[in-house]
Amino acid sequence: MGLLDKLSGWLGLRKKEVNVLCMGLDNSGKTTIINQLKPSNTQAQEIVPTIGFNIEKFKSSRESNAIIFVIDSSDKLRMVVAKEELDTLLNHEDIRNKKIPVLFFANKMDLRDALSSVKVSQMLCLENIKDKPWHIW
Ligand SMILES: Nc1nc2c(ncn2[C@@H]2O[C@H](COP(=O)(O)OP(=O)(O)O)[C@@H](O)[C@H]2O)c(=O)[nH]1
Ligand SMILES: [Mg+2]
Repeated sequence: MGLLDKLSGWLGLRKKEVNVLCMGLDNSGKTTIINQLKPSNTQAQEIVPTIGFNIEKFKSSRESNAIIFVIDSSDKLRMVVAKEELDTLLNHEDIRNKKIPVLFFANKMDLRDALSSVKVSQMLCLENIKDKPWHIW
């Protein structure tokens, strides 16, 4: 079982339809990860960086079943910005007080300067998240 299979299982993506909110700073790798979660015949061959945001398949006023928060592990300078975005997300009225599982994806681990997932976890103060199941990959 590959990493993305395990990831899908952990997030419950094997159900017929789930809503996953994928968040993270620009250039962190969100589109790349979403693309890899899709069935191979629908995967994009080329990914251009997303300016602003995009929505792949959208149904309004539906709750998210899971959140993927993507971090560029090599972007040390913006780790504090990522933490601010995360704190804003977790305090959002639709998210706070809900037991939505959050997968933190410490991406770009292949880059030489990348921080370890333990270090990313520390910088984002993930141990403070008590009301949601979470996991860092
Ligand atoms: N080295 C490396 N580059 C990655 C990885 N994931 C994504 N990228 C690159 O990072 C850039 C931004 O990725 P993209 O998925 O567009 O990020 P988004 O803006 O969060 O949607 C692209 O050039 C990707 O090819 C990774 O794991 N390692
Ligand atoms: Mg994108």
